[in-house]
Amino acid sequence: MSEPTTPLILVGGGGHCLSCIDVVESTGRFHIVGIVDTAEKAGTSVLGYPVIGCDDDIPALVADYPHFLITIGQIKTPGLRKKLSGIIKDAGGVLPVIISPHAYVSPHADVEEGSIVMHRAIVNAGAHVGRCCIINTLALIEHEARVGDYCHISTAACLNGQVTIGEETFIGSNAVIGNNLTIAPNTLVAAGSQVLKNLVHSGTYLGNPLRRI
Ligand code: JB3
Repeated sequence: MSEPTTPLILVGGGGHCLSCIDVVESTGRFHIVGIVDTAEKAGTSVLGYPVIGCDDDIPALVADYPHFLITIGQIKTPGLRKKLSGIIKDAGGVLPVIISPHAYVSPHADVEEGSIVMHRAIVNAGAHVGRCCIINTLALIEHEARVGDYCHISTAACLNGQVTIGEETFIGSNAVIGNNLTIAPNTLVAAGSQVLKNLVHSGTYLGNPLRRI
C-alpha cells in the first residue's frame, strides 16, 4: 500500500506557482488541496487546482490543512513572501521543506522550513539554506555556502564554495558568485552577473564589470 500524502495549500497562483506545482507533484509526498490568491481570483484554477480563498481565509484553513507552501516568486523584494509566512505561522500553520526528487541535497546540508529546492538544483555538502528560500531550477549551492532567510537563488545561478548570501537577497539567473565571497543582505544581483569580489553594501548590482546602481 502507498504512503498517505499530506494535504498542502499553495499561496499565490502565478508563474512561480506553475513550477512549484510540478515540483510538489513530483515528490509524491503531498496532495495539493488548492490555492490561496487574491479575492479577485476566486473561482479560477491553476493547472486544475482551484483557488479556494484569499489570505484572510488562511487562519480558518489551517484547522483542516496546516501545511502551506508560499508559491509567489521574489525578485525586487521578499516583502510579500515574508508577510505571508508571518500570517501562516501566526495561525499555527506549518511550512514544510519541499525538495524535488530531481534535485540533489547532500545529507550533509541543511534546508530550513518553507524553502523549496526545485528540479535539478544542487545543494552540496556543508551548505545551509535558510527559511522560506527559493532554490530555483538548476541552481548550484556549492560546499559550505550559506544562503540567508528569504533569498531567491534563481535559475542556473551558481554559488561557489563557502559563499555567504545575506538574507532577503535575489541572485539572478546564470549569475556566478566566486568562491568564498560574501553578498550583503537585501541585495539584488542581476541575471548573468559575474561577482568576483565581496558586495559589502546592500543594493542592486548589474553590468560587466559589475556596478552598484
Ligand atoms: O523566472 C522565473 C523562473 N520565475 C518568475 C518568478 C520568480 O516570479 C516568474 O516567471 C514570474 O515572473 C514571477 O512569478 P510570480 O511571483 O508567481 O508572479 P506572477 O506570475 O505575477 O503571479 C503572482 C501571483 O500572486 C498572482 O496569481 C497574484 O494574483 C498573486 N498575488 C498577488 N498578491 C497574491 C497576492 N496572492 C496572495 N495569496 N496574496 C497576495 O497578497
